[in-house]
Amino acid sequence: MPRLTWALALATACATASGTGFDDVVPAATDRVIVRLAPHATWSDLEPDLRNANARLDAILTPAPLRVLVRAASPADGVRLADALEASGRVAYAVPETFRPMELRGRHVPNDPLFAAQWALDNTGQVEPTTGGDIDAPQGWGYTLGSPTVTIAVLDDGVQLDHPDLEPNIASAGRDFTVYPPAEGAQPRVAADRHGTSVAGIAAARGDNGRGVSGICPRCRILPIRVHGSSNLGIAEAFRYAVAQGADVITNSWGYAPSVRARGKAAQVDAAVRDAIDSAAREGRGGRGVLIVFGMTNEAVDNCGAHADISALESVVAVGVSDHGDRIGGSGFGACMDLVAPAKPERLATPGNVTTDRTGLDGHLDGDYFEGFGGTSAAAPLVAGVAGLLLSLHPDLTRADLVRILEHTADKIDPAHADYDAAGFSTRAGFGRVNAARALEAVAEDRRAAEPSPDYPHRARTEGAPVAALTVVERADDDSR
Ligand SMILES: [Ca+2]
Ligand SMILES: [Ca+2]
Repeated sequence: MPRLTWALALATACATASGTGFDDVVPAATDRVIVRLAPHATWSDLEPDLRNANARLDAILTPAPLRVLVRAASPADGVRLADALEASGRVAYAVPETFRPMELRGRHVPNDPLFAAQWALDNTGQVEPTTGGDIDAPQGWGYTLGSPTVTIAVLDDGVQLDHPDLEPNIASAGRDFTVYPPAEGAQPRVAADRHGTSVAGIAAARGDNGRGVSGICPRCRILPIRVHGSSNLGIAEAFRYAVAQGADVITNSWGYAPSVRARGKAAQVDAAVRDAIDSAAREGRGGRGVLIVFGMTNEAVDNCGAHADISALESVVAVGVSDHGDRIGGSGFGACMDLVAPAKPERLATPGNVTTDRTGLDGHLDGDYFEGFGGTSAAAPLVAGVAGLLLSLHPDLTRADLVRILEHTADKIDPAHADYDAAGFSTRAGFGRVNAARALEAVAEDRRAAEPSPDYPHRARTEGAPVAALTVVERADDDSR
């Protein structure tokens, strides 16, 4: 069902993005007209116009000043009646009842103390005086903070299970696929295991808990899975495990080393791994498909050609980097690229994406948070987290729905370097920089469109309009009762 209405929602989103003005939007009128009489006019002054239009009094909204609701024979008659009354000079105004597209202006700023430094979520000029390179998280959070029924699997080098800003969102201890048979628990094993704890925080650190940072999906669940150093067997089984554990999104901030990439995609992704990834994308979530996100390389090289990266797989969303000023060029690129997300490019020394760090002396530095995270390792979990928000709002979306929404609602940043084609695609920026607010707005619009029409005018007639003066409504010729 949702897919049937995407065309409408996305067309609306695209029209808005391309600057189509409100004048181009034709409001949907009902058969009712709101009339306020001119100061010296009486009800009987209006009766000739009403008779001509085959209209009648529906309700008195307020007796003084006299404001009434008039019902015409049809919406078109209502519009004509309103014009006639306006021209008569006997009304202060006469306007048809109309429905215009609305948007919610909700904005949620979490109380986490380090949120103010999370420029990728809300860029207020933390890096440079100019703002803008962010994913509009607070506006997106006006729709949802995420749901604990949505699980994001983090395939990495483990996640600190008892980190105070992650623990509330940890789905389970997860599993370690670097050994065979796999071991219970995906916590870090060695000092170098510090990457996954930071990736998990970008996607789903607990938000609004007055502590540390907020993930982009502050109420989603994290399923930690340790794969760094796994064999093809371990990786394939890790994907199957994630699906079996109910993962909705699988985020991957890893790829194969340059020496492996140089030998081509087949050297990295053999039939066993490809089967596991493709099966998760196709058959996971009860057939709706799991969204699998991969960060592209941090080197600015083609990831999609002869030396294609694992992110070039058809069933994977390949994510590159855009910087705090919405500039591209800081990561891998190519025809397989889907999106970019804001993260400190590796070549820049600017402030990074603030996220969780293994507590205390462990991890990147002494302390529980790390301000220097970045690259595609930060970009991929941002996209995964936005997908988590979308599924929190609308759990039935398929993988194809998610991809379409994320791509069609992305912002076309840095057009001079991206050179987007007619379909909005660029080999340097994919479909653009992900925008959480626009993606959620599209889903919210679609939900409203998919719900049974309330048939507002008729419901008002049979259930009683919210008008105090309904007792004086003329009802004699209303055959709908
Ligand atoms: Ca927090
Ligand atoms: Ca630390």
